[in-house]
Amino acid sequence: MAKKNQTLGEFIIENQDSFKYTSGELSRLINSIRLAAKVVNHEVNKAGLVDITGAAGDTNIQGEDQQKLDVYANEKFIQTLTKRNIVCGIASEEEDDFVAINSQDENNQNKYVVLIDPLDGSSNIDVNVSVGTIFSIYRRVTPLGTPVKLEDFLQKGSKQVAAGYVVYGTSTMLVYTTGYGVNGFTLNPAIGTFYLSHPNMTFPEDGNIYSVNEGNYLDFPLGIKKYIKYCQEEEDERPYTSRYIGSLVSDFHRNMIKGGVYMYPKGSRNPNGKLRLLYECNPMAFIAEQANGKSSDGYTRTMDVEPTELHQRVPFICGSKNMVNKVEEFMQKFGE
Ligand code: AHM
Ligand code: MG
Repeated sequence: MAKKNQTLGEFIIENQDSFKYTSGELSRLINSIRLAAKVVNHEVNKAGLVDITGAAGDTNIQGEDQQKLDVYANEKFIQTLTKRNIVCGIASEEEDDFVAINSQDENNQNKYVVLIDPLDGSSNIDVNVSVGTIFSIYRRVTPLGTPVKLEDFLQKGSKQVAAGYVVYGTSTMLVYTTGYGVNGFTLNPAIGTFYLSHPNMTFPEDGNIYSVNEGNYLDFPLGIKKYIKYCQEEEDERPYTSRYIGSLVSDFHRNMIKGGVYMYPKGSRNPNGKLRLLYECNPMAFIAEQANGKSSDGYTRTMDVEPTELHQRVPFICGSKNMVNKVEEFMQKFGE
C-alpha cells in the first residue's frame, strides 16, 4: 500500500512481493535507476554553471554542452546498470546498437533488458527548462546465459514489466510503474532521498490542455488539423488551452496531473512522427494506461505496435482517455 512520505527505497522493498516476478532483481534494477537518476540530476542542475566554473572544453556552451550532458547521462545509466549485474542488455537513444552485458557468459543469469532515453528534450538545457530520462524494462525472450539478441529488445510495449521517467524540473521526480498503478517520488536534494509524494497517480478522464508543436500545423494529417480546430472552438468546455514545453516528460507529467493530450503526429518532415517507439512512446504509454489514460498512434494502441527496429519512430497521441478517444475519432473521420 502506497504511503505518502515513504522513501523510494522503503517503497521498493515493501512492494517487492507484488511484482510479477519476485526474485528481487527488478527491485535492484529500479534501485540502480534511482541511483543513476540522482547522479544525473546533480549534473543537470549544474548545467548553467559550466560557463562560470569552466568545466571540460566549454568554449561554446550552446550546442556543445548540451551534447555533453546527453553523453554523460548515457554513460551514467549504462555504467550503473552494468555494475549491478542485473541486466543482460541495454538499448539507448544515444547508441546505434544495443549494448550486451556479459550475456554470452553461460553463468550469467541476468534476465532483464533496459531501453532508455537518458536525457530527453536536451535542447531545453541551455534555456533552463525541464528535461527527463525515460526507461522501459522487459524480460529477455532468448535463453539465459546466451548472447542477448535484437529480438530481446524488439518486444511489444504490452510485454513491459516496468517503465518510468525522471523529470528534472523545479523539483526532480521519479515516476514509475511495475504494472500496479503509477507512483511519483520527489527528490529532497538536501539529503538525496526520493519520497513518495504522488501515490496512485491518475489522468483525469477528460482535460482541457492540448500539447502539440503547432509550428508543424500545415504538415499534419487532416484528422489532427481538424482536432486542433475543435480544441479552439468556443463550445461546451472549449476552447481548450495549449501548453507545449517541447520536453516529452514534462508535457506528459503536466497532462497527467491536470488532464490533457500530447500529440506528435506524422508529417512530411517526420513521415512516422518524431518520437521513438521503444524508449519514448512505449514506456509513456505503459504509464499512461496504468494511470487510467490512453495512448495510440491515432488508430492503433501504442503498446500493440509490433517493433521492427531499435530506433523506430511512431506517431504518438497520449493522455486523458476521452481526449485520446476524440483524436482517434477525428483520425477515423478525416484521416490523412
Ligand atoms: P530528443 O529525443 O531529440 O530530445 O527529442 C524528443 C523531444 C521530446 O521530448 C519533445 O516532446 C519533442 O522532441 C519536441 O520536438 P519538437 O521540437 O519537434 O516539437
Ligand atoms: Mg529523446
